[in-house]
Amino acid sequence: MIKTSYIKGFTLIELLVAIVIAGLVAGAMYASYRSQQDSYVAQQELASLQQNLRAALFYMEREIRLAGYDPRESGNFGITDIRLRDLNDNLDANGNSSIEFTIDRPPEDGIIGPGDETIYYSIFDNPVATPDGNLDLARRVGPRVGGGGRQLLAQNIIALGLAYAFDNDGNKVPDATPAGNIIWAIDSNNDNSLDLSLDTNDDGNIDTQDNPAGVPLVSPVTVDKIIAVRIWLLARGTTQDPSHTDNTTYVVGHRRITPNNGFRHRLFSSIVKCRNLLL
Ligand SMILES: [Ca+2]
Ligand SMILES: [Ca+2]
Ligand SMILES: [Ca+2]
Ligand SMILES: [Ca+2]
Repeated sequence: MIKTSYIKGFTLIELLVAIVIAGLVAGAMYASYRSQQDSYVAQQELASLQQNLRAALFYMEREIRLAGYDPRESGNFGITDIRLRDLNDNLDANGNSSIEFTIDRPPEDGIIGPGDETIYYSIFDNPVATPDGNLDLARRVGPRVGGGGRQLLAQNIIALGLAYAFDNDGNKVPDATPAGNIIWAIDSNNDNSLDLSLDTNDDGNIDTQDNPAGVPLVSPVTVDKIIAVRIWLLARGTTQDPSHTDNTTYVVGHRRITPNNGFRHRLFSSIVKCRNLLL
């Protein structure tokens, strides 16, 4: 008896079909893995972006709150410079906001010391010697000339906006519009006095509904009348994602910024009451 043994196998067609199906399944699984991975990476990026921004803003708030601290009532301390600057720290009416102020730290002698009693914030591109195109938040202690120079406070902060509330009529509360909204103003012509109000539609918010040209104040207000500071910080993520589109126009004080460049951005804003300036 001849034994015929068959090896039960696949035909070539079956094999090819199986390979194609396996390939499709693997492809779908990979695509789903990739998209989960991408969204995970994006979330991580966003989390670190927000953390960076929050830390920078917290630092600024805490220090600006002390502006004008003058326990001896010497009259020597306050906000001293609010002009707009370019990245190289030169005056530039199209630049970012900057702020310089003084604090009488212990031993509280009523005299502005050469060290950390003068504080300054602005935007620059660190490292200054070899700029990398990613803008950063700078802080300086000491006077402009002979001080410590600008140091890196936070990376990838691409814009700083500041606006100021003031008490020009001396009634101890911020000057407001007839509608009761606080007037937030900037120094638009770099003479170091406030001249332009930002909430042009007088609804209490500063946003894209307002005319970026602002509304001139009735008369300029000197920096010693400032009692509160509104801060905007716009931060950028570290990785460019070509598939990420963001057409948002960010309102950073007097500026409108529409990056739409594949980077993720976050804008934080807060208001600091300088309790030492309300004497
Ligand atoms: Ca001092
Ligand atoms: Ca940089
Ligand atoms: Ca001015
Ligand atoms: Ca408004």
